[in-house]
Amino acid sequence: MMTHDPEILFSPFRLGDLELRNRIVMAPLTRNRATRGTDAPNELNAEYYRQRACAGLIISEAAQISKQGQGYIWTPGIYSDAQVEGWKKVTCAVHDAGGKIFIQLWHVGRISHRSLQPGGAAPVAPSAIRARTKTFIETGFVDVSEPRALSIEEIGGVIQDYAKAAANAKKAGFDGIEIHGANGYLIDQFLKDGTNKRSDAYGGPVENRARFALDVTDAILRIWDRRRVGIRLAPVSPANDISDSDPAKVFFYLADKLSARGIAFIDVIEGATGGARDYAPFDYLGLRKAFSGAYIANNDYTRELAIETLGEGRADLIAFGKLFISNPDLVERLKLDTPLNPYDQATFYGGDARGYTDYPTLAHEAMRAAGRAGAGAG
Ligand code: 8OZ
Repeated sequence: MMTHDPEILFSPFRLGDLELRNRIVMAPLTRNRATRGTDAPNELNAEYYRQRACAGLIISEAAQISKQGQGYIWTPGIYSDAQVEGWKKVTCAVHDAGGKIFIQLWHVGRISHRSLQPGGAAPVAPSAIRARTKTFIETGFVDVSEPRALSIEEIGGVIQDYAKAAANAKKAGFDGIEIHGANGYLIDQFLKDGTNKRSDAYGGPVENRARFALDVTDAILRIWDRRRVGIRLAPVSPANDISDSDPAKVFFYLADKLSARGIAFIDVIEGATGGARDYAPFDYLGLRKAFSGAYIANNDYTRELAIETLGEGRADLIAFGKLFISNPDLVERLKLDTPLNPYDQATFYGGDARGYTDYPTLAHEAMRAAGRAGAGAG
């Protein structure tokens, strides 16, 4: 293996019109710690993001664009005034610490439960096909509910919800938008033929299945400069019971159409989300070449693989997820090549400061060690 200079990971990068201070992105991470009742971000959430502002760019946890777009309990929204006020705390904290943050806009589609939906209604999807997966609600894990298919008029309404959320994100002080087009949620449900059986303009051939993703993008581009917009994609991931018979066809078509719009980046989950990188064959380098903007690579990257990938020109930025949960100072740790804190999966979703804002930095560890030495000497 060729060895590459580790410094590439810590070199600046121009993303759209923004100068990022390194190539390390904090991946979007669902943590289910928004304020109960309002789903508004709070001081604890602001502290969590502030601690991680060393990233060249933070992508926020997924934020539902509407109540209908919610699929799990206590995830933050970006549709109400209280939520906008809450997010202001987050963006101020990150900006005060010298960081940059995009919000991830999310509609879960069929990955939801009636208890989370307005009026206890059925979740919505391109087609009325239930996912064989679970979500979590106040009482724990449950099967997702049977969805109903959106009418073509309703699709226009959902696109309007994305636009409203994008305008709210601007009010809340975000630096940009990441559209969540991955992991078996609504946009991915439209893209892939396992979940999209429509016979109207939004279903059938790839051009139709990509229409929803592109309509959402266009609605957001009426509000945000194209240099501040990106999208997350997961071409082959089976996350949330999704599949497509020809992912290359879908994602190369999409890359071409997104290039024409000049958006800033695609953030690509390579392989199975949180699982095997080689889950199914896919030409990620080809996708990178087919897209005009930056390529953020994600999924199970280590320091070594990140340096190698950047060194070989296979990505512009690397997104780290779970490692950022347990290492608020991940950039410094990667720079010094020091050990990383292990993460505790039991505290990923829901709860309080434990497993959220209490992971130690190197400075904390040094202080603790000095305290122990001092106590020993005294
Ligand atoms: C874990 C739990 C709930 C949601 C994703 C937004 O996979 C998520 C998510 C992850 O994109």
